[in-house]
Amino acid sequence: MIKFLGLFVLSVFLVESAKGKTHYHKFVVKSSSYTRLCASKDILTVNGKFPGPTLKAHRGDKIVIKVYNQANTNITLHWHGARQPRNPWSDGPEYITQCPIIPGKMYIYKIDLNREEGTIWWHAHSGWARATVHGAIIVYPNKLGSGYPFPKPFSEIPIILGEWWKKDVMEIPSNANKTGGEPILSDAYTINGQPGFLYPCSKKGTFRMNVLQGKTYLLRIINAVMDENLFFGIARHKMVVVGKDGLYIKPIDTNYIMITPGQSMDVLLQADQPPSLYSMAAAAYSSALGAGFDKTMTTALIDYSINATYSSPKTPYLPNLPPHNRTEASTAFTKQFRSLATKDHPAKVPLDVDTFLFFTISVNLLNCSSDEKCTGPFGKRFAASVNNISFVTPPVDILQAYYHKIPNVFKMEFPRKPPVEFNYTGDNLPENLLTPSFGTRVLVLEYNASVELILQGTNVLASDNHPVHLHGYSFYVVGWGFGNFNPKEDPSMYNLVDPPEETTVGVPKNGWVAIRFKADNPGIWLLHCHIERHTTWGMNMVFLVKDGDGPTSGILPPPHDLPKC
Ligand SMILES: *[C@@H]1O[C@H](CO)[C@@H](O)[C@H](O)[C@H]1NC(C)=O
Ligand SMILES: *[C@@H]1O[C@H](CO)[C@@H](O)[C@H](O)[C@H]1NC(C)=O
Ligand SMILES: *[C@@H]1O[C@H](CO)[C@@H](O)[C@H](O)[C@H]1NC(C)=O
Ligand SMILES: *[C@@H]1O[C@H](CO)[C@@H](O)[C@H](O)[C@H]1NC(C)=O
Ligand SMILES: *[C@@H]1O[C@H](CO)[C@@H](O)[C@H](O)[C@H]1NC(C)=O
Ligand SMILES: *[C@@H]1O[C@H](CO)[C@@H](O)[C@H](O)[C@H]1NC(C)=O
Ligand SMILES: *[C@@H]1O[C@H](CO)[C@@H](O)[C@H](O)[C@H]1NC(C)=O
Ligand SMILES: *[C@@H]1O[C@H](CO)[C@@H](O)[C@H](O)[C@H]1NC(C)=O
Ligand SMILES: [Cu+2]
Repeated sequence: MIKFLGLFVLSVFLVESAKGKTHYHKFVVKSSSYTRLCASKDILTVNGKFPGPTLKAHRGDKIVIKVYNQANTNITLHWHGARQPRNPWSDGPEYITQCPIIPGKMYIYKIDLNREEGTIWWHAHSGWARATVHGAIIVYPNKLGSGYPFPKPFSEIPIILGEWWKKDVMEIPSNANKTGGEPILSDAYTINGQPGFLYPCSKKGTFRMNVLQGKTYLLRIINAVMDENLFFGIARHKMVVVGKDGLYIKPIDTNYIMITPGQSMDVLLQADQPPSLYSMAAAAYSSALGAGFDKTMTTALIDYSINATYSSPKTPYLPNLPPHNRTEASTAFTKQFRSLATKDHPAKVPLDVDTFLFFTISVNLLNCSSDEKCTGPFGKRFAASVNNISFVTPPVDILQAYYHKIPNVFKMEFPRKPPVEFNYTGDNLPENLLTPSFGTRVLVLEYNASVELILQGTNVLASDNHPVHLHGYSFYVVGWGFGNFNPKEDPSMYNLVDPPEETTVGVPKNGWVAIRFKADNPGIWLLHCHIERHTTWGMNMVFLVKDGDGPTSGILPPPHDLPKC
């Protein structure tokens, strides 16, 4: 009886504490002047900062953010990697789960951090605003839990990889759409807002990380770049990757990482080299044949001078990053991901799948209408699709249309498999496969469905590594491969023991991945490629996950301040 009481008291205590703390923040979205690459320009920021403020919380906490739009453009914010249980109203993608916050208005976002732990991030989900409107979210282990699954680092630092255009970012998509060609390429990449010493006028501002020799640092690396996968490395230092997308993984020792737009990685860096000045650097991994990309390299410094003297090298040591098109290097790194699968961090892989889905993801071309002059390949216009449907953004958000039963905003029956079977990764595919169809369709999932989804890259116009991000969920990557998915043979090779749990997965160039998740978060959830030009061209689709029967398995009611269209 005493034992029973003790347990009872303990469990009440845990439940109380598991509720955690609520953190309140005020975000003011506004235009601010920044000078980079020898020129000043106005960019959208939060609270005047680029990158924006870092949010910090413990697992089990809540964050409430009051967002004031003092810019002259519509805005929404997304909390990337936060599952937002039962609360799609706070998820953010414009015209998917909310109407934008128009200039002069305010909206309150709420985040419930009950599962994610590590580094996630926030960014605008409205036009191309996320280029400058983004920041880190650090989720520390729950105070009552077992702490980090690795030795506590001496110190930590967000490393946010970004992309800089001399021109106004907000005008890029509409300008590109005038001719149907590629959006203009960026002029620089950035580390914590700074291009680094390899670019003109950038030496002075180069981001500098001061280290004490012998100490271990936790780098919270976020790829907030718009259009490119990146290789990242640190001169003469090894890195140990211990987390990805706000979930721990088994440690990976490596000289470089490949990180896609949308992904975040927790990396341990031991300052174990002779005191000197070293660079960390990032450059594109771009594998699509014929695609233009920014070929520059961004750098930041690791400086041992806090308590050591050294004679500076003429130029700080640079890491050797793989060549831009080295898919083998990308694969050699990413194939190592495994989840911890321990008692404290179990892998709950769905084993009895009842819902099988197969999506092709393609870059497409459209014929140019007779009155325009298109500058895409073959004088055509770019498009992109999932299962041959190029997503059309509706005028009212899908979530409100679903909740309030507003007709004619979206259609059901998003295809569960490709409408046409072909050699997805074949060379010289017939031209009639190039053109997609268009629509705003959702795929309906039963509450608690146990889903397996094959994401199949195609070679329709050109194959590429597409970083696919699913809102509202994390998923287990149980398999991957090059070529076409083989439903007879490939499932026998799945890792159902310790597959990595992720929220953004790079689908290999001309290859596939198999992901599994349990559809236990009701709502409207976007799935899309995190390469911004592909999203702009239509590489998106939407899940509608039905409410469950129980009182706590339906979506929450809409908040009172929800923006209207
Ligand atoms: C892009 O241009 C095409 C053709 O001119 C037009 O039909 C379409 O609505 C435009 N899309 C956007 C998002 O502006
Ligand atoms: C610098 O600080 C580190 C960590 O406290 C210490 O191990 C190291 O010996 C110091 N180096 C010098 C030159 O004082
Ligand atoms: C990668 O680029 C190099 C140089 O630009 C080129 O020679 C090589 O053929 C390319 N490799 C692939 C696999 O495209
Ligand atoms: C696109 O144009 C080509 C060449 O003019 C034509 O053969 C083809 O049928 C057109 N495709 C569509 C979908 O209209
Ligand atoms: C698909 O295309 C690839 C590359 O061209 C080729 O090697 C393979 O044999 C093709 N598969 C089938 C079933 O035709
Ligand atoms: C996609 O749909 C278009 C229009 O219905 C059709 O012409 C094309 O062949 C389809 N392509 C594929 C790969 O299914
Ligand atoms: C959903 O699945 C969980 C276990 O995975 C179970 O506890 C719950 O009762 C299920 N809910 C419904 C409505 O089926
Ligand atoms: C901003 O959002 C409102 C509400 O949805 C919409 O009517 C308006 O067209 C949007 N403005 C722009 C420039 O997209
Ligand atoms: Cu893509």
